[in-house]
Amino acid sequence: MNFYIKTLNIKKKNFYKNLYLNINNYKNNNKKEKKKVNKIIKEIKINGDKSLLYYTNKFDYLNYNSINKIKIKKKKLKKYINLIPKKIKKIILYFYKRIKKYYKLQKKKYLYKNYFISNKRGDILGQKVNCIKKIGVYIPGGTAKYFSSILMNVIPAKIAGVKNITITTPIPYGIKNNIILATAGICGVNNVFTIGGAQAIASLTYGTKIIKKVDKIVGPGNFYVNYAKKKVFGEVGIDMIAGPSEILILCDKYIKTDYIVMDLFSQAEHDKLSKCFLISLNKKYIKNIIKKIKKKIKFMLRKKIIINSLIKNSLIIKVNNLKEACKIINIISPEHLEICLKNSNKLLNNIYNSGAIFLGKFSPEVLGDYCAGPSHVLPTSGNSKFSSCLGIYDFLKFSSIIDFSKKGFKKLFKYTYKSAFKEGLQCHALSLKYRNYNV
Ligand code: HSO
Ligand code: ZN
Repeated sequence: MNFYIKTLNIKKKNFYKNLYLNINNYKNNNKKEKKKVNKIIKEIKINGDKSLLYYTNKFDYLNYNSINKIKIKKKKLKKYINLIPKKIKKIILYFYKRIKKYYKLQKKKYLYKNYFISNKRGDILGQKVNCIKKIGVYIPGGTAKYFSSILMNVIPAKIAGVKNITITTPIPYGIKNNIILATAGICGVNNVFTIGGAQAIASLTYGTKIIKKVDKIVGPGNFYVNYAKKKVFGEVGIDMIAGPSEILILCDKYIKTDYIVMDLFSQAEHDKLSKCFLISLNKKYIKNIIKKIKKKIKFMLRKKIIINSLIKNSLIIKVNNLKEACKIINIISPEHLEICLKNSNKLLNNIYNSGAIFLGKFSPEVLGDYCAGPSHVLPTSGNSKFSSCLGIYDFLKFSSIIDFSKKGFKKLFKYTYKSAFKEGLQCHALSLKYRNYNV
């Protein structure tokens, strides 16, 4: 099979300019798609269930005559648990346990708790932690059935303390997936609605008769879902922009080319817009990987998607040293980073931007997808420069506590009063002054 993956050599002129152009080529305008999303959001906001039924029928090739068909309640979800093969149930329960353990530890270790600090005057400052009440979780539909994404979103939410969890997931042609519904049952989800796309995001945001408005929407999605999430942010909270998947692998001869090729394919097979990056110091090793890619691709069931991703959205970069490699990694800011070098963890200090970092040859990204422990919901499209991996903090809110004593107030009065006047805010100043008369 003859196809071409772009390679860049750091020695070449305009390397960084080219790198920037290459990693941003997917950020094209998508004007038509954006217009569609805007229209759907507007219509759902105005017409609620009527538009939701219309778009669900249209995009999922259905012919429902009643909106009630999209709802699956908690009781029914529980029934699905016994409809799936015992072996798969056992696996899901095992993953469930591992992920739960990780997030219980995260909660314990990182003190997402109320705290109060007081001084000798009796002033108290602190933080009160509250949990978000209602969340919506988007689970992608399409050609892959992401039951793992239910575990990866719902478990941290539950550990944080969220009481009301609604899942939306599309079922094209009305074909329900028992494993998805059973996983929702195992996780104790309140409702599943079999809807997808921008119509699901808008319904969760504004609420319809059948779907209750939520406070925050989390979970990965395609372009439509992510653009819809961006548009509704402010009316509702969102976690991050997650999807399509990405992987960046930094490696050398220390690891077999077979492993690398399959790790690249593993993310490429998600979506034709998935992105794969390979960085290495060794020209010959890179050549061998390219050879292997061409040899292996023929046998992959999802080769069409993989090839598309490799041709259009992927890059191989030859660097001269690890310092250059880290610089490029931090520019790309990938969703997943695999470092497969002899002393992988030595580089950790130099990596600032990555959703998740996998170290050494026995930590393939795929373990992170299913069961390592931390959520596989991670920032994509360079968003790891400013967003974090999904964690229990995504479901918590923090309020500051300020509680002053008379003495404490007096101490701060003069400076604060003057500052209010300097800002031209008379009422601020008087708020302080009235109190000062009385103390
Ligand atoms: N790699 C995907 C998650 C996933 N993979 C689910 C398999 N199933 C995004 O991080
Ligand atoms: Zn994956």
